[in-house]
Amino acid sequence: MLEIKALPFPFPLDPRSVALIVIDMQRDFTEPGGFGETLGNDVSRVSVIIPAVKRLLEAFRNAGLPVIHTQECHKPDLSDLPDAKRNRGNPTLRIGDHGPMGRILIAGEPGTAILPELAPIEGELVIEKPGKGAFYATRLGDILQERGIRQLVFAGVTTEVCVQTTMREANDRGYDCLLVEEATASYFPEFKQAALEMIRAQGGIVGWTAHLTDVLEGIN
Ligand code: C5J
Repeated sequence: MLEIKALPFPFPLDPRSVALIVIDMQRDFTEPGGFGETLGNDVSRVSVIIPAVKRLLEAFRNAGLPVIHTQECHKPDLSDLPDAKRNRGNPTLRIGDHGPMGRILIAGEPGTAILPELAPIEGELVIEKPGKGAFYATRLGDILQERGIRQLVFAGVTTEVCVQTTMREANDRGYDCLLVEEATASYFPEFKQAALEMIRAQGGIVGWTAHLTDVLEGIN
C-alpha cells in the first residue's frame, strides 16, 4: 500500500487495484469550434491542464498501472441523445450539427478525438459515454469489476460536470476516488474550487483531492 498526501487525509493507494481515469480530454471541450465553445465558454481555461494530465498519464504508464479514457459522444443517428440534452439552452451549434471539427460531439468525428498529447496507447481502455457520468449507458462498471479495480484516480474536464458526476457515482458504487487538482479544470474557476471543496468536505464525503506532485511522488 502506498500513501499519497491528500485531503482530507492521506489516500491509501493500492497498486494492485487502482486505475487512472481521464475524463473527456477531447478536442470538443478544449479547442475553439467544439462543443465547449458553442456553449459560450472560453476553452483556454481548460486547455491549460494538458501538461499536468500528460505528466499524470506518463507516471501511471511508467508505474505499469492501468489507464482508462472517456469520451462524451453520441451515435451518428443521435439515437442515444435525449431531446432534453439536444434542445437545452441556446448554443451556436447543437450536438450533431456540422461544425469546424466535424459533427459536434458525435463518435468518430475529429472534434470528439482525444487530444493527441494524451492519446490512448495500446491496451488502454476508451469508454464512449452519452451522458455526463461515465457509468450511465456504458460497460464501465462491469469492466472495473472484471479487472478488480477498487480505486480510481481522476483527471479531466470539466471538474463540476463530467468529472464530478462520474466521481460521485463511483463513490456510491464503493470505489475510493481521488481527484488530482492540477489535472482537472472548469470553464468557471470558482466551480472547480467549489467542487474540490465539496468532494473532500465532511471527512471526504465523495473522496479525496491531492496535488499532482504528491501523486507523482507517491506512485514513483
Ligand atoms: C460537459 C464534460 N461539460 N465533459 N462535459 O458538458 O464535462
